[in-house]
Amino acid sequence: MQDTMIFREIPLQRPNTPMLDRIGSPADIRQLPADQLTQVARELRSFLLWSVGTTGGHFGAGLGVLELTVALHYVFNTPEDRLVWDVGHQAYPHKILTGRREQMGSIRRKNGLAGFPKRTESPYDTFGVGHSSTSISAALGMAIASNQQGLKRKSIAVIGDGAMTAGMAFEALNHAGHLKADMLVILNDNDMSISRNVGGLSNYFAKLLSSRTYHQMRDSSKKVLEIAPGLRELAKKTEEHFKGMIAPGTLFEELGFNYIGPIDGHDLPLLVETLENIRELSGPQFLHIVTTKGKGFAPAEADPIGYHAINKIEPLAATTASSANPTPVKAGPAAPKYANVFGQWLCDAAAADERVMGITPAMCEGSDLLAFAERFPERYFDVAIAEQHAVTLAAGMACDGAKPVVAIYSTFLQRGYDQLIHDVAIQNLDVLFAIDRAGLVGEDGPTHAGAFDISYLRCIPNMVLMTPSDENETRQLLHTGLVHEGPAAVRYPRGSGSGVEIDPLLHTLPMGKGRVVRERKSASGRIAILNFGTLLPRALQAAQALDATVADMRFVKPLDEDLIRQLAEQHDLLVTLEENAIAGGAGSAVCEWLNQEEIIMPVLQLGLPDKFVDHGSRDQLLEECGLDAATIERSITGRVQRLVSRPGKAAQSF
Ligand SMILES: Cc1ncc(C[n+]2csc(CCOP(=O)(O)OP(=O)(O)O)c2C)c(N)n1
Repeated sequence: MQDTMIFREIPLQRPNTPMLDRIGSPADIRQLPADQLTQVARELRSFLLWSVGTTGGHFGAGLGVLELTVALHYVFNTPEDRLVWDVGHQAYPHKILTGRREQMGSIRRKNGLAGFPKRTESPYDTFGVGHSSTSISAALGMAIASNQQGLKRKSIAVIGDGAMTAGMAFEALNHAGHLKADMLVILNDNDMSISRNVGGLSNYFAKLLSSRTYHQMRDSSKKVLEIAPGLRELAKKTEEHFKGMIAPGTLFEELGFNYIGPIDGHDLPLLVETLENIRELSGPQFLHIVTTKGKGFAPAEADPIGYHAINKIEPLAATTASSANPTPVKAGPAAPKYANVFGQWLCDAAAADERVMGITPAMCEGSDLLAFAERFPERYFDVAIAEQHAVTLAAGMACDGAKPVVAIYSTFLQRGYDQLIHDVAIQNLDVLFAIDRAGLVGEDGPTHAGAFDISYLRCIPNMVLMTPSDENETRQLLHTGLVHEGPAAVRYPRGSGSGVEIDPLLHTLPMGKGRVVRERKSASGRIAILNFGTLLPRALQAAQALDATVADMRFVKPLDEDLIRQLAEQHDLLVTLEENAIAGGAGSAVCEWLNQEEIIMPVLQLGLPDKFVDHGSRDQLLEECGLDAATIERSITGRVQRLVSRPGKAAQSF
């Protein structure tokens, strides 16, 4: 039976949690009598609310799996038994119970706990995550490895109904069923992705719940688990056949899993009992639990989309709200952000051209497609977490005269890379990629950083690749990409622009042409900064101090070769600047071209280093990577000094 206390407010003071405070690791939970677990869950919920209220971060998903987290660590022998969380945004309760309670205040901050499971952080984090739908493959791999070593450890994947929409999850289920692997997949079904979950699978789960056989199935599922071990296999066969005929769990049964459920994922005693039974079974097990995203916090239960993640409660807000309802500030744009510029542009483009289609792989809110979805519902496609499908779907649309725009984060486009090459670029199809969160993303860390798109896109024939330097240029280059007949991509970062005025008209900017935004004033110190993207204000600041020329290159592909030649002729040092890996990035494109033209001159390439950059605020991380104005200036000065100390042509001009 459910026993969840419903909070209406986030506790502003650390709650009193005597039982939770005694839990240093899951081994301590396993010492407790089962009837005390509900109290642990209650204390855990109040602690979680307080702690995320203090730091901000992912909110609804953790509350939804809180009872499951307690039950899993109680029933299974973690970390020896392997527990893999899909996406990982729901792992806050797991972190609290696995020895990191007192560090929760540092979550998502520089040098603090990561917002997702991370292998180097804890042995309980068995697999690093951030991108969705990897858990079943990873848990299966672990099951195979431990089986090979003759170990009896258990392998468990917890996956949401949103993450389950990705093909990868089914590839893994298919394989696990084939291998008859000893593993447990737990489907956490809350009918939500970040937005409401979409598609046939979501309807299927809904049918499963409303099925008239629901209670009957629940009972029979439990019954089969209670049968004496000797008879279990025989009984299971009969049961499976019976279930296959009447129960909608057939899909998973057909893939080779023993489907159990659906059961109430907030009913802790039932979860414990069910998991204890399943623990004794061999072969692939599939447990379907039903939960509420944001469970136990009334505002989040009512608005699971708004409370997917929250900002921390600011002290001021906390004091003013203390007399009324202290509710957290929902994460969301206050000032215009690049995503908003895109959302507005797409609406304008769609109004002007009825061939324009908008596609998102489950990131409607993040990509700011809400207005477009509302105004042009018949041209809006949320394909669920299916980046590969999103790209090939666009290719198909383009084959038949539509003008698809794929709104996708840089990091998630990595999933659709083969589709981009094979289905779009080889056929030179007219697809525009609006690549959001390009560059460092901050608190979400390396799993979400858009560090590689310039490198992985510029090597593809037929691609046009644009790096606008501000909001207005983003809008105009999106238009330029849409007008261009062939594959094109515009990359822009997370967060807000520099506040430039946005031209409501749409202009086609000259293809492959940059512009000089600052000319050096004096004859000496001949430095030219070739800027690719939104670090332009920093480039200008450094250039002011160094009296350097600055070019806003706009295009990585095609490169403005005339401009590079001219800058090379008139300067002694070229500096390339981008928020992408230096390896293979825009600076590399410049160097390749200079080399090809046999123009020999020093080039300083500034960008992201050859390492994964951990989480922290975006500004902190940019500084760490040497991409703040002061460090850009220092790096250039350092290079100039080294050039000066060397005899040769360049040295004479500085
Ligand atoms: C490959 C990939 N695409 C998109 C995302 C962004 N994303 C993070 S959580 C999420 C929704 C996941 O829904 P579900 O698995 O049902 O978990 P819930 O939040 O409902 O608990 C999405 C789309 C991602 N993490 N990975």
